[in-house]
Amino acid sequence: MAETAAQDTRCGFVALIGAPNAGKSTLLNALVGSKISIVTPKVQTTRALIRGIAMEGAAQLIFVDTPGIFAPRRRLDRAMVGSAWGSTHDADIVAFLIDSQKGVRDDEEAILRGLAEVRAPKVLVLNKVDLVEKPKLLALAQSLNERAAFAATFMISARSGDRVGDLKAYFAAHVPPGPWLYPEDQISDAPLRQLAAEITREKLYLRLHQELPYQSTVETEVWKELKDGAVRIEQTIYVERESQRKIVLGKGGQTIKAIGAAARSEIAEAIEHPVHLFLFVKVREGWSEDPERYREMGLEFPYE
Ligand SMILES: Nc1nc2c(ncn2[C@@H]2O[C@H](COP(=O)(O)OP(=O)(O)OP(=O)(O)O)[C@@H](O)[C@H]2O)c(=O)[nH]1
Ligand SMILES: [Mg+2]
Repeated sequence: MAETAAQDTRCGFVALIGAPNAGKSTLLNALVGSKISIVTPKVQTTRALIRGIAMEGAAQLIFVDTPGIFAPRRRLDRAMVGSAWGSTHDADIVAFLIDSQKGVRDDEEAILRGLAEVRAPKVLVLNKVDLVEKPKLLALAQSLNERAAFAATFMISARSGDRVGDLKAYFAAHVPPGPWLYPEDQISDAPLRQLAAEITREKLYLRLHQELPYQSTVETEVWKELKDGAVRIEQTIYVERESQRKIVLGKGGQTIKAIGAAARSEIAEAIEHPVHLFLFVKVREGWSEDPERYREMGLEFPYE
């Protein structure tokens, strides 16, 4: 009976934290089995909390992907790092991801210090095991376990999926008993227009180099379902300077065209409708100091 079944269910929040580029978003996508959060080889790709929902037996797991934690300089950095630590307050389990090849450096040291204040049970996840020899991995696991109280340690490859199933089973067994918070078939709580903006931002990150990705943001301005079943989407890419606008457009508009083509096909796949995507590039000096942009990104504006 439904009533009895409900008593056996489990449900909980699992925060995935770590330094930039540790593989948190890749892991979120692997755990959910669908691309919810964007992934690039560049650091500081994820800017706000992204929730992905997965079922494992009678457990509903709400995974929270977070921006990488690093020593923030700009206001946007502070907002991102603040939101990552904020995720640990509501989490039933906090998973600390480490790029095993990189090991423990300044960012990881700072996270270890911060973890001492986190009350939720902590799990150590050594990621990218495909890049590291076993002895190095075991030494890393041992030294980290001497430095913090981890309830468990996993060695995984988020990219290949190696041991991700074991990790998911562990989470399912350790989230608290309770009713599910989302319908069984829901995998994300993000609005489609936000997902679409993120996809375009991913393509932007993949095409642009050095500081440019960090000086830009993408917003969906128009989302119109057309009679023929297609969707017309208009997005604005904000940059800080005219020189940056020229780079995003590229020679004869080539760069923006390539970004648009890549984004359009992935958005169409994600929403399962044909898409007409229109991208506009606007110079908005100081967008990263504008509270409205933070609201759009789902970040709190740090006033100080
Ligand atoms: N070799 C290898 N690469 C991986 C693995 N997991 C992730 N990566 C790569 O690492 C890079 C960063 O992955 P992301 O998932 O974007 O990392 P992140 O921790 O979300 O990064 P931020 O959002 O910037 O904090 C990408 O190029 C991934 O393909 C893995 O298990 N093995
Ligand atoms: Mg990420």
